[in-house]
Amino acid sequence: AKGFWRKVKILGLAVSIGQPKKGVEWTPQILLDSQISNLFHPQYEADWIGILDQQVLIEEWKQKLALNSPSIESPENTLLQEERPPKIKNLGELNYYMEHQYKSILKNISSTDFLLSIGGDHSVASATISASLKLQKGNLSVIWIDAHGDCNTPDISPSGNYHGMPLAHVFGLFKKNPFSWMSNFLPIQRCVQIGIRDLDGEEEKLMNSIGLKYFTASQVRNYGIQQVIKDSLAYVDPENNRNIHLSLDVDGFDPTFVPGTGTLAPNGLFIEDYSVVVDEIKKCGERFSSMDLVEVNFQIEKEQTLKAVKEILKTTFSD
Ligand code: Z70
Ligand code: MN
Ligand code: MN
Ligand code: MN
Repeated sequence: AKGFWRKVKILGLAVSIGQPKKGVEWTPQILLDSQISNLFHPQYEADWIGILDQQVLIEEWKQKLALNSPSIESPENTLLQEERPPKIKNLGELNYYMEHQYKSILKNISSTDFLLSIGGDHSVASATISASLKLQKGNLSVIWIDAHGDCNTPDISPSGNYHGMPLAHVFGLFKKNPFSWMSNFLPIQRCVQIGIRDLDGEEEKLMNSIGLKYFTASQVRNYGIQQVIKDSLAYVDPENNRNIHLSLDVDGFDPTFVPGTGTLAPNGLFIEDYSVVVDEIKKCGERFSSMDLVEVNFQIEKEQTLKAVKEILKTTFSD
C-alpha cells in the first residue's frame, strides 16, 4: 500500500551467544552510527528504542545468581545438576537476555507500530515472534528467509547452538520449554521458509514430518521468486487478515551479496529476489507488522555487507 504513514520502532539486539562467532553483537551499534533511518522513505517515522547489550545483561544475571547462591545447594537444584549436560549452550544467559528482550518489546511497542529488530544472531527470533504473537493477539504469520531451517530441537541439534533452534522452539516442539516467560507459540502452518539449502539430517526429517512448508533456494530458481512468495502468502495468510512477521537471516542471501555472515551457503538469494518478496508482503499494508534482520557480521566482512544491508533496508522501507 503506497503512501500510508507508519511508525517504525527499531530495537537493537546486541547478542551473539546463540552461536560461536564474535561480531554479530556489534551490528546494531554500527547501524545506529550509520544513521540507517535516513535511508527510509519519509512515510516511515523511525526511532530507535535502544540496544539490549548482552554484556550488561549477562553481568546483571550473574549478580542475581550470586545473590541467590544459597538456593543452588537446595535438594531441588542438586537434582537438576545431576541431569544430562545442557543441550543448549549458554542457556541461562540466553534465557535472561531474551526474557528482557520479550518484555522490552511488550513495554515499548504497540500493535500498530512496525517493530524492526536488528540482531545479533537468529536466536532472538523466538522472542520477537512470541512477543509479536502476544501483541497481535495470536493473529500472526511468519515468512522466514534463511539458508538454514533453524528447526533443531535440543535433542537433535548437532551443535547445541540455539540460533539453529528458535523456530522449533516457537513452534512448541521442545520436549520441555526452558524459557518460562515464553508462552505464545506459532502454529506450524502459519510459517513458510524461503531460501533453504543447508539442513542437518535429523532437522530435515523433523521439518518434513511436521509438514513445515519451505521453499529451497533451488525451488526458488525453478518456480521463480514471484510464484514462491505468492504461494507463501496464500498459504500463511489465506484470508488476507493476518499480521505478517518477516524473519530475515542474511545468510539466505548469496555470499557474493552478503559476505559478512557466520555461515556462508552458496547459491542464495539476491536483492532482486528480496525486492519481489518485500513488494508482495507490502501489499498487506499495515498488516506487515514486524521484521528481524539478523546474522549480519561486519567482523567477517564490512564493505560489501554494509552496502548490502543498506540496500535491504532501503528496499524494505521504500514507498
Ligand atoms: C546448524 C545448527 C545456522 C545460521 C547456522 C546451523 C544453523 N543447523 N543458522 N547459521 N544462521 O547448528 O543447528
Ligand atoms: Mn533493564
Ligand atoms: Mn541461517
Ligand atoms: Mn537463521
